[in-house]
Order: sequence, then C-alpha cells, then structure tokens
Amino acid sequence: MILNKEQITSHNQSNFDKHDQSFDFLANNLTNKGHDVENILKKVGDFQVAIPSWALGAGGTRFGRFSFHGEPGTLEQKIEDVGLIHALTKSAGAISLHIPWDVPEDAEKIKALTKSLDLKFDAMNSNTFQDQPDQKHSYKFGSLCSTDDKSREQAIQHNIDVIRLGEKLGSKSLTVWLADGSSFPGQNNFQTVLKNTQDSLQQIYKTLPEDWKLFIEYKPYEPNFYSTVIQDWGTSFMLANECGPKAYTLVDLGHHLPNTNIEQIVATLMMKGKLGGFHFNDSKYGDDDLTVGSIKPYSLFLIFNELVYGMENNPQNPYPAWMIDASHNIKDPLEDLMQSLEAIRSSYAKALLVDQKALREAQKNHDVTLCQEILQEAYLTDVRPLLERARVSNGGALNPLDTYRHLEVRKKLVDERGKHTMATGL
Ligand code: PSV
Ligand code: MN
Repeated sequence: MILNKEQITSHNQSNFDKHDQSFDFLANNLTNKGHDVENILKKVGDFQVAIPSWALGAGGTRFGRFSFHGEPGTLEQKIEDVGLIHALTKSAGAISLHIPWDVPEDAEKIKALTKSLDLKFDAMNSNTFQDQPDQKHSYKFGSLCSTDDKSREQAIQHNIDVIRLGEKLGSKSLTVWLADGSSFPGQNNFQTVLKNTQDSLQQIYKTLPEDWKLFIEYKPYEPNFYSTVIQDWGTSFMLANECGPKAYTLVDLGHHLPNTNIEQIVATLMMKGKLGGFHFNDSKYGDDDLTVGSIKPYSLFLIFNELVYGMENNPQNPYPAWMIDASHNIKDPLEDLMQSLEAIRSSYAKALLVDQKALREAQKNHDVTLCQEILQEAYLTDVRPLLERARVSNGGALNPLDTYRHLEVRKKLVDERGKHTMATGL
C-alpha cells in the first residue's frame, strides 16, 4: 500500500485553522524570547530517524507473541510500511536491516523500491545471537567472544558478509550487538572473552570500506544474566578505540541499569568524538521496548540537551545515526512508531529551545536555581505546533496518527496481506 500526497493534504485541510492559530501564538512567543523560529523549524524538519525492520511486526516475550494483523510478511512489505510512516511523518527517511532476517532476493530491486519511497538504508545489523537452521557452528556459548575457533570464525565471516551486502544496498555502517556473555559465575574467563571479542572486532574492522563506520552496541544483561562481554559504554568505547577511527560506541536507551545518567554518557562520548549511533526506546525496568517518551520524557529531554550541545560544540563527533529500536507486544506497530517519532522530535525541539548562553552564565555564577529554571522553561514549552509546521512544510500530515486512522491504513493492510501474516524477526 502506498499513500499519495493528495490523500494526506486533503485530510490536512480540515485542521489548518486550528494549527495556524496555535503556531502563530507559539512562534510569536518564541520570537519575543529571542529564538530564531525558522532555524528551529528547519532543524526539526531535517531530523530523520531510521526505522528498524524488526519494529514493523508485533514483538514478543519469552511467554508468547500476539501477532498484529496485516504484519509485513516480506522485506518489500517492511519497506512499504516504513514508506507509509515516512509519507505521514516525513521524519523516518531510512530503514535499518537485520541480517539474516532481511536478506533481499534481489538487491537492485530492493534498492529501487526504497528509493521510490524516498528512503535510504541506515546501518546494517548482524545477528550472531541466534543460531540459524543451516548454520554449522553454534553460538550457544558465544560468537565473537567464543573460545571455540570455528564459532568465532563463522561469526566474523557473518559480519563481513553483512558489510558486503550493505555495500550493495548503499548502507554506510555496521552495527554489532552481541549477546555474548555468561549466565553463571565461573562460566567464562572475563579476560579471555574480552580479548577474543577485541580480536574479532579488529578483524571485521579491517574489512570495513573507507567511508563506513562500525557501531559497537553495549548492554548490561539479557539474554545472559551474570555477565555480558560488552556490558557498558566504557567497554564499547575501549573496543572502538582498539579498532580505530571508523569505530564508534552506539548508545541504546534501554541498555542501562535503572537510574543510569545516560545524558552524562552522551556528553562524555561526544567530547571524545566517539558517539556514532543512537537507539531510541523507553523502559521502566530493563530493555522494555516501550514507546519513546512514554515513561521518562524528562530524561529524554535531558539526553537531547546533551546531544544538541554536542552537535553544536563537538566537531570531533560525527553526526550520529538515529534509530528507533523498539518492538513490543500490544499496539499497532505503525502507530507506536509514529508516537515514538513525535516524542523524539518533540524532545529535540525542546532541547533546541534551551537558552545555552543564559545557562552558561547561570552555571558560571553557580545559580543552581536559575540553571534548573532555564531547562524547565524549554521543557515545559508545548512545541507541537512547531512539529506540525515542520511536517506539513515537508509534505507530511498535520497529525500523522489521526490521518493514519482516518485513511484506515491498517484495515487496508489487513485486506491486502491477510490477518495471519507474521514478520520475520524476534
Ligand atoms: C538488542 O537488545 C538490540 O538492542 C540490538 O540493537 C539488536 O540488534 C536489536 O535489539 C534487535 O534484536
Ligand atoms: Mn539496540
């Protein structure tokens, strides 16, 4: 299913008056406070977040999976779904593939489809956390960290194959997330598995094309419950440094123990020029895969405050690759992704409203109360009219969720694909 521009613009008409009023009110207020509204609109409109192929079907837990009707059953349908989200939101201009879940039969055809929907290929993701049916050596006791040479070599080769496939598609980065670790004390020698992982990553790094980046993702636990080889940003940062200048740390919001100060991690990595990629989601307890901004919106704003500071003040850090990494159980995945995109852009816009000059001054004067006021002033601004204007200016929907429901997109997808389709993935 493909949405055409006319369907979207004709639904926009009914809400324009209301939008104009609220936008004018906000723009006046912001201008009076010294903000450059046009500049903010441009930055917000340009902010694009990749959608992972595995977020388009319903996720599951080890207790079960409830399929969502009309799920994309093929890679083409996954790309079409991202195309739908992008047509409505104009903020999801890329798809991130996970191999081997998404191996295309015809790379050229897939590339053409993606281009026709105004999408790009974001990072390629390798998968050595599951055994595949035709696989010779198991990853049960680790992949890039494995003490079994055959498993380790197979995992290295898989990553190299993913890079080669990504080259055909026009991707420019590889994200490596490893489930490697141990579930019981004594199971692994910590130094041996770390050393093996470092050696393996270096071998993969050597095959990276000149204009590619390697993103090393970390996670404290799950699926292993005692130790994970790349457990935290420090380990990832160390490995990235051992690999070389094209290797970076990737921060996934769900991969931190409760109450970790993620904004401080972001600041540290950007100062060192090593924040390469970012996975958005939200969580209450662990890697919960919840909609971005649904649980801790203020934390997300504080994180964006550091991201904005880093993007403006750290030329040593490349522009990060943004991706939503969530796939949960009960909502329509496309609706969920549109809510996440809105929360991301909203936090970004609010962070752009932080009066950096006044904040520096208040920090210099140790006026702690004022520092907090400055942050809150930005956070409490209702930026929704700004997001609407940025979207509509780029040809998107004033209200993507409302338009999606009005146009009965899910019903049409079910009619087209059937009720009992199932997306590949977790
Ligand atoms: C692991 O929890 C993770 O965040 C990694 O990014 C994976 O590649 C992704 O989820 C999907 O399993
Ligand atoms: Mn992730």
